[in-house]
Amino acid sequence: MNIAIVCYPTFGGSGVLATELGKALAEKDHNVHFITYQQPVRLNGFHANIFYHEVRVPTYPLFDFPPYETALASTMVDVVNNYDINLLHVHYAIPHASAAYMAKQILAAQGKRIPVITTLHGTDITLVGRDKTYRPVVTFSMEESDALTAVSENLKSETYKNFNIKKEIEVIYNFVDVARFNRKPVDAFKKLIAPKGEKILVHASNFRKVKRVEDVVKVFLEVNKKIPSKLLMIGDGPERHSIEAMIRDCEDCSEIKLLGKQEQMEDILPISDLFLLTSEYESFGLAALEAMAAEVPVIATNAGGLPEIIINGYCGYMSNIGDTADMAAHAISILGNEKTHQQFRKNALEQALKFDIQNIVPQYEALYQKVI
Ligand code: GMT
Repeated sequence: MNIAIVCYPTFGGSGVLATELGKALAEKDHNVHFITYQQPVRLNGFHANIFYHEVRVPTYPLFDFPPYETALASTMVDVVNNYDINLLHVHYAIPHASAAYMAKQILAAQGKRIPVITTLHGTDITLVGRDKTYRPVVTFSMEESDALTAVSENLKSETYKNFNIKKEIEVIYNFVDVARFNRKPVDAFKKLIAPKGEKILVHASNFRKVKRVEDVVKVFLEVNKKIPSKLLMIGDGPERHSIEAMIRDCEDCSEIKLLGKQEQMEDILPISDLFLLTSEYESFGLAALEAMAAEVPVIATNAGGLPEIIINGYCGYMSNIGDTADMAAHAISILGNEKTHQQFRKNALEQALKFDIQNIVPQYEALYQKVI
């Protein structure tokens, strides 16, 4: 098949998932055309079946807001016409689903039928899409998609709760390439971070308010009182400055390192002992799944779709949002006992295998066949 994928190119989970999907489809001999405004962060290396089409948004003194959606729709039309595209798969509803609707109408007027699949990822529904500024357009473009998918049962029910749509939503869970993340830890790298054999705790996110990153710090400080540890905070975003200020003003925070954006999570996760995800909401929690694939147990909240991924007391623990004392107690119970830690590590891998790339990508291929 010739598949066009539209996504955000940044470190956000939807862009990561879309890029990994495109790479997996190319491995299976499909031709994959990425359409976005910048090369996606995980789109590295050369692949003969992968093409990248940059959306250019020419500016003009009249525009206070350059019309990205118009440029995107025009690029979709161009790519479909010139590369014999069979379907458009857009990730994150805003503004990709409405731009795809526009492209589809333009192509229909030219006598070409192009099916559109929209994959909902999370904040496009639970935060941004719900806002009345966007809601009518998001509702309409979801309903007009040829197929609608959500990355968890929770996101599916949130969509029906928040939008008046009748369209069937198929749940296709996010996935991880377990073989890629399940690497042997590099001892020299581990020693560099934790020279005295301290435990390494990791958090990775886009530092938005919804992630409650300050709770990560609170959990860590409690753990570090009982178990000598280091905390690696990976990523960047709006909350980074306030977290930096919080860490600077705190005497006990010397063991916390903010690493900023990192592309090679598959190198960092294998040296980690525990992953922290304290979000107020996660439709899925792809970062937690990648950690589990690297045999890293997860301490998380029980928000959104996380209970569909994490089995409580088996490969990690979930606590109520904001209950950092409970999260710290669970973290200590895992890290404080080597046998327990090893068992949780083993279980994390076993759980991650259920979401392995090889089980999930065929579900997308089947859906593609159906809509075509
Ligand atoms: O919040 C993020 O990490 C980014 C956001 C996105 O759409 O780019 O992530 C959402 O999609 C991911 C991939 O499907 C999910 O794993 C995240 O749980 C989800 N984030 C939220 O729901 C807050």
